[in-house]
Amino acid sequence: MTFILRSQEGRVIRARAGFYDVQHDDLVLRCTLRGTLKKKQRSETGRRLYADPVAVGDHVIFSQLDQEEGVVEEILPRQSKFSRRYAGRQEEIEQIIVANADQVVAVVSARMPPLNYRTLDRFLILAEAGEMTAIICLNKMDLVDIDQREQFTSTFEIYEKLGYKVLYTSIKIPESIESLKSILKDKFSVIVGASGVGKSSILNAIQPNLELRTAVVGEKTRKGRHTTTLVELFTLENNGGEVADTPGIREVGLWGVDTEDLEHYFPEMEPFIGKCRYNDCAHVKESDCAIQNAVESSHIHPERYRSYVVLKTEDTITN
Ligand SMILES: Nc1nc2c(ncn2[C@@H]2O[C@H](COP(=O)(O)OP(=O)(O)O)[C@@H](O)[C@H]2O)c(=O)[nH]1
Ligand SMILES: [Mg+2]
Ligand SMILES: [Zn+2]
Repeated sequence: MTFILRSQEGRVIRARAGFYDVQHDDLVLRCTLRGTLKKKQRSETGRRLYADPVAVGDHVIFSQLDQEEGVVEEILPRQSKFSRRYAGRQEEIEQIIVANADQVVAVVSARMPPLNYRTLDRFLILAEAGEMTAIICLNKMDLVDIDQREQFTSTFEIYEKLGYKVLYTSIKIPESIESLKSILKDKFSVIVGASGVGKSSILNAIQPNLELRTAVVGEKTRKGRHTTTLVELFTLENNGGEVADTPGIREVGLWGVDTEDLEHYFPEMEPFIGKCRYNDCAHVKESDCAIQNAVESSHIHPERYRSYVVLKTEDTITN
């Protein structure tokens, strides 16, 4: 005698191409979406709103069909979401990468690939827009010499001053992995970063039995098409906490960010806002601009200002 669950609450632990693995206690069902839910995901004019209406981390109401399958009936309200603008599309489509995470760990690498502050700042802004705290993890520290290390620590002081926690890690330095472990403890974290920075490797270092699964994920999903994303949720068994490993995100298009007010996403610009000559100052080429002056006088770091300009002008190009 088997029971069939009806309208139960579950959680999406994997999502791909219209199929969602929904977990409920020890049961994991491969689910599809009920038709009414699919329809809701388009605007009244029929425009597509989401890359996928359901994301890993979503709490849903589902019903079971048989031993292995079920159907998602409803998506429960989200506490947070880490979204980007869906890549490679003219239209503005939201891609929810992970729902309901507590925090974002933005991984960058000291070398191979070289550190890209633009990408890092985009991740930090997306975390803020999605209402999550962000932690910066500078990985592959074993690959830099002592001088470069000092350079990094002095540059990253800016981020620490802005209130971001910064971790310096290497899969070859066990203590550094311990510090990451304590950050992840009892939280639901989403690990983001460009491809090759070491996201999967640091998770493997934390919990070696993840290895096989993350390796498979990497190989199968990365074949060129960036529409195929497989995000997977893991429980950190001995540590407590959960992580969502994401495939390398190549294009970090902003979502949920009002670029008209972009300066508000840069905490260090806050004291200078409203002090420019022009009310509608974009802080890019205008004269008597308090923000550009603050860059000149070293109150705002030039790398951060460059990120601001890139994001600000990108907006005018795409719109
Ligand atoms: N030297 C060094 N190599 C690392 C470190 N972390 C990751 N790698 C290497 O970087 C490459 C990409 O790692 P991977 O975890 O697949 O990156 P992901 O795409 O961000 O998941 C692999 O060859 C790893 O062995 C590190 O801390 N130090
Ligand atoms: Mg990976
Ligand atoms: Zn200005």
